[in-house]
Amino acid sequence: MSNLEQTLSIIKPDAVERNLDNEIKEIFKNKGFKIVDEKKIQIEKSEAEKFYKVHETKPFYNDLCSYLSSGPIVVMILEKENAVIANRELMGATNPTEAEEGTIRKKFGISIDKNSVHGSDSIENAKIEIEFFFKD
Ligand code: IDP
Ligand code: MG
Repeated sequence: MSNLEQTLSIIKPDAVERNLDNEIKEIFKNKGFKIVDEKKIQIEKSEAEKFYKVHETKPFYNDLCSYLSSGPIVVMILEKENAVIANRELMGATNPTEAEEGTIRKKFGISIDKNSVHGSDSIENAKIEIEFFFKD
């Protein structure tokens, strides 16, 4: 049974700043993800606050939103069979020190906040997040 899905991926400021975006894109492509659309942008803090609204009660919310808006990011629509879970697996755990060998966060993540990539955590949120960045 085919279960083609789309998910939203973000290459975060720490990775773009280190010029890792092309290398990370190659990893996605080599794992069978199609990059359906992509753009390099810098967002306002107010947009980051909207994007991460689910975390607004967390102690790290303010720093998280400052960080995501601190420099250029690459946002991508990734497509693959079961793309949401496949991307979460390829990203690895939120804290790079807990991420498994072979994952993007293990390879490139600096810390729990500077963990190089974002990925949608459910099909429902993937739709919302794709709409957020690619509504035009
Ligand atoms: P996820 O990115 O693996 O889905 P979430 O729990 O949704 O992780 O958290 C969103 C982002 O917030 C993380 O990617 C990370 O950048 C940041 N974050 C999560 N937990 C912490 C923390 O305990 N301290 C600082 N930043 C955190
Ligand atoms: Mg999350």
